[in-house]
Amino acid sequence: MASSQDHVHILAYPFPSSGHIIPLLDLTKRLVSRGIYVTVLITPSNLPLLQPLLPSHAPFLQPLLLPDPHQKKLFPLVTATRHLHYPFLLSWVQSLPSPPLAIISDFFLGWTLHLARDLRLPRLVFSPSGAFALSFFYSLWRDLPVNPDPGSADSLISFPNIPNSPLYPWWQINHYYRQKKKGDPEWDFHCENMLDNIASWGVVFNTFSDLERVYLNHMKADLGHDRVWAVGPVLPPKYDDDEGSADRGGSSSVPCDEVMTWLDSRPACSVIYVCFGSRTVLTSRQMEVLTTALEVSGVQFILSVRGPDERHVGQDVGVIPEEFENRVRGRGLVIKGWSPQLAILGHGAVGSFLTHCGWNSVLEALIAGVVMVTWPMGADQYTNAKLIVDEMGAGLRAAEGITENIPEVAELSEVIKKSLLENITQRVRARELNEAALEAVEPEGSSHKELDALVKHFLELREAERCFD
Ligand code: AWU
Repeated sequence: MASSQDHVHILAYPFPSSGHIIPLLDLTKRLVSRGIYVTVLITPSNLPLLQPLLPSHAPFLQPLLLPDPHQKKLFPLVTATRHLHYPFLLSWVQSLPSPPLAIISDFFLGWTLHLARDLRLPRLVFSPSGAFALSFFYSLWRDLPVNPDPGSADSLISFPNIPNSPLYPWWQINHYYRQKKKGDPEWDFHCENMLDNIASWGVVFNTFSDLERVYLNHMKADLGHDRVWAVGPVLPPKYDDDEGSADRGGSSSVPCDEVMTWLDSRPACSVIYVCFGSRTVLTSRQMEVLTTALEVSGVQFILSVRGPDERHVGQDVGVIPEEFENRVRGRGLVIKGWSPQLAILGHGAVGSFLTHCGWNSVLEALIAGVVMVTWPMGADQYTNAKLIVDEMGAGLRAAEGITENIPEVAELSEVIKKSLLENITQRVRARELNEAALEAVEPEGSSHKELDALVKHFLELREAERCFD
């Protein structure tokens, strides 16, 4: 990289999973547009996500290609990244004439705090989840609440030190936390990972203050400093094929223009889009209830379903029922594999989104101004559903969990139909949050200003570094 002391150079290290890489790459584009040099640590299997950005952002955006860990499950994968990448990064940074001034890395890569300390660099956490969700994770692994009734998975666990004192049934708590104990390597990894995040120099959120102000303020008070930046939504504000939105995160299993043509022939707000992120596969029971409800509801829909991968070997994975596609032909489009989600949500025919509440999907729904129908199934999704349904009033609750709260077909069908009604209050709220999300990233918007403030911090780090030269 042709860099000099005049340049600010940052190392960005995404966790190797689509839902984590996509937003961090979106953030690096915004940093690069402000003249920051960013080296992105990427592995060969994820290079296709970065490659399309390189030509138009060179020389500011550079890849650092490091080996792919072969593990797929979270704990072994993160442990492998540490063993594979730590030694190389240590020597690579020390060899550079113009080393990075800071490391910004995903919240699953807490170990990079120790790498940053070895390199005498600040480490910033990149949170691909919101501030409510991260506040919950921090409280869980630091305050270590216990189940008052160990025999019951439905015991309610309260988090009184988080605004609005959220309550969660025990079964919704992280399964490592519930099923493992202190001293177990996986339990210890998750605990140490979150404590390392808490101890890091700062945190950058893909969120915006109108959505999570109370949790952002809580995070600053909880951490004892104000190095907390809400710079999102970092995704492209509208579907723009020049930006490769059609293939954002992967190439669509059905050509994007075919999907757009299918939508073009439908009235505004008449279609529900159904998708559960880049990793979730449904069980047979979930698939049966979902497809039957879509069928009996009579609505128009796009259903995007993922097939199983090596993580699901031996698991019960639901498949699209025989003849389902023929029975709904003309009003239902099934996409098996990867769908052009940003393009679909941005189309005027789409009025609602049945989602697992992955944070990227939540933000994309807000940017599109569509009503969310929530079916959280793990991770931060329960918290995200609480925010959208209970606090923001911009969504309808359909179900929760993988086996716990599967709705009756008639019940799910009614929620699906309601989500497409024009005059529901959730649509009013979704449109208000849509305006707020778009305003936040406009010049003079809160997120735009916070990103400028973050860049200013980087410039101050460079000045400080010069003082030591
Ligand atoms: P999203 O955050 O919606 O879901 P996951 O992939 O499950 O993300 C965290 O990472 C979430 O908060 C967690 O809950 C965890 C994970 N996409 C697409 O374009 N086509 C598809 O067919 C499927 C997905 C895109 C979608 C979004 C991303 C999924 C941050 O669940 O547009 O950008 O993939 O991220």
